[in-house]
Amino acid sequence: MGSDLTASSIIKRAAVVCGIAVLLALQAAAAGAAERYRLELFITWSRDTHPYDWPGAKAHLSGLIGAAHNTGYRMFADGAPATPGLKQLAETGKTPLIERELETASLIGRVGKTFQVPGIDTAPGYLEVEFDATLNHSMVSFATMIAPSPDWFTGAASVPLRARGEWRDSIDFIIFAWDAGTDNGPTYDWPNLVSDPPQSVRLLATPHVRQRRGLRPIGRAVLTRVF
Ligand SMILES: [Ca+2]
Repeated sequence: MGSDLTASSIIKRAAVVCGIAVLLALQAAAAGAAERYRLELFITWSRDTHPYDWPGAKAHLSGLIGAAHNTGYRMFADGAPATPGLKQLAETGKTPLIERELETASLIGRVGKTFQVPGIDTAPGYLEVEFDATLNHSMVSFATMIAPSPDWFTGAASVPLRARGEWRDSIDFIIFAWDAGTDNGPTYDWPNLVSDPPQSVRLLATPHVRQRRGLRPIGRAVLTRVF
């Protein structure tokens, strides 16, 4: 081989190697570049929309927790068992376990920025929070406890912030009540009644949220790209 290693071929190869290095560096920079989003929750859950067994002035949402992440992390999914962190959040509104799950997932690159914001003291209400996503963590999940309740929560899981290779400017969707499947309590205010064995996470479908056709939403979520 040596003979074809002329000065010009060495320079060409070096140029290719440099080019690849620059491309990789640019890709890494793009993957790490933050895209800022605002999450707004318009909670309509109230005596007017959900009169069945309405819990009165106690009706509130616990602190909201969320994260930007990739497909390697799942906060919750229809038909899958709740993680210990989601169980704790849905039953008590507390977040230490889900925070630990997010930290663990972050250490192996599955979760990027996380966010927390106080909930809504008296439903209905509004809350907002901003967070950063990146190419490596271009989905968002969030959850908050419907309180009081046995194990009911609202939120969304694995919402893609990109479509057709672009960041989405605005995403607007209805959010429903979910049952974490870990407590069998039949109504908002009920002593602890452990589900044994645990059920899977599924949309709540008790009379509290049923309407003539389908399920009554808890509210609306709007994700807006912040420039
Ligand atoms: Ca339940």
